[in-house]
Amino acid sequence: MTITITAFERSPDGGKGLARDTRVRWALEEVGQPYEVRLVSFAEMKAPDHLAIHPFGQIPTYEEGSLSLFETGSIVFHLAEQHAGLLPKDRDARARAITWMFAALNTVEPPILELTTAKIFEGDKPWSEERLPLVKDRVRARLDKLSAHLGVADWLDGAFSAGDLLMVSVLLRLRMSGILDEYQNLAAYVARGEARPAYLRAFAAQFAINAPTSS
Ligand SMILES: N[C@@H](CCC(=O)N[C@@H](CS)C(=O)NCC(=O)O)C(=O)O
Repeated sequence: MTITITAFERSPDGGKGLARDTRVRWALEEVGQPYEVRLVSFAEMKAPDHLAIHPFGQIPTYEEGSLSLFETGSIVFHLAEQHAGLLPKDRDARARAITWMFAALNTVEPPILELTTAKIFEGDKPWSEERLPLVKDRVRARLDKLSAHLGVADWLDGAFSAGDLLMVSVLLRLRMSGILDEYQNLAAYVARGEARPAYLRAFAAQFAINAPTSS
């Protein structure tokens, strides 16, 4: 059955791979499923046809036969449930890997998103300079603990899993801030994720659409 996902017609990040379709592409590549991409403009995302599959008018979405999904975590989880490669078979290890999926999206990503908001959308506010260090410290509070958990391991809990896929994707959003480089093991962890052939294919596919053109 054909799988179709949606992605930005042109991502605001200019091909850095930070838009969430990259996470879904990566999961699809990890499990070896071919997919098609429907590119949508900002106007199209807010129009009824798209709202019918994504109630909040965002990307990514996932369509497979009669099934349509939104929310990146749910899409990655669906793929991990349907195909081998992203979740361990052992019951307890599987539950722990799923826990890391939630931890990435619910515990680690929120302060990172707050940092993006503080910099990009609130950077011109008079209170911004005073607030920014507080937001950065909230990110560090999470990274301190994540770094301590990871230690010298390659992945968060044994073999690479959907938990790592989401955690690496979330941490990638920090690269520009320089904060990631304060944590040698986390920087190496992200680099390990980025070096996976499946990630490289996913990145290249979104880059082909979003790379800045000279014209
Ligand atoms: N919680 C959602 C967030 C989706 C989201 O924020 N998508 C962004 C792109 S990465 C988007 O569509 N932004 C445009 C908008 O919200 O209008 C998910 O994980 O899928």
